[in-house]
Amino acid sequence: MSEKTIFQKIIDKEIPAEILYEDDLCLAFRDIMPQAPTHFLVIPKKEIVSVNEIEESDATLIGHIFSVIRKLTQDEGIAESGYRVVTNCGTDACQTVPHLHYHVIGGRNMTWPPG
Ligand code: DGP
Repeated sequence: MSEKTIFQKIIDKEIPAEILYEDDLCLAFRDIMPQAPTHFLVIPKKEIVSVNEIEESDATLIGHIFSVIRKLTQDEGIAESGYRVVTNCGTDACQTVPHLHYHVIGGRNMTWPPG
């Protein structure tokens, strides 16, 4: 059996995190290395490595995650000012944790393109 990822350990409450939201399908918590005044992650509880491993049958789950993102951006007060939803997939994109996660970043002006 492969070793648990850090995010699986957060799901299993083996390591602490500042959890913003949780239900049967997903978990949201603040990023430990925030890149902006607001920076949280939303992850499926299902073990999905990255966008590359999303299946057609995950459509409801992924849609639900975006509904949670919308709710949390309202709770965090960044819905109107704007925010970025980012998912890094693979080496070139600097994905460091092999468990699908959506970064939600806001609370400051950003530049484009990203580095
Ligand atoms: P990525 O590069 O897209 O794989 O981003 C992984 C993010 O996960 C990165 O912004 C830092 C965050 N992170 C890594 N370990 C932990 C942790 O133990 N707790 C929390 N809250 N965030 C973590």
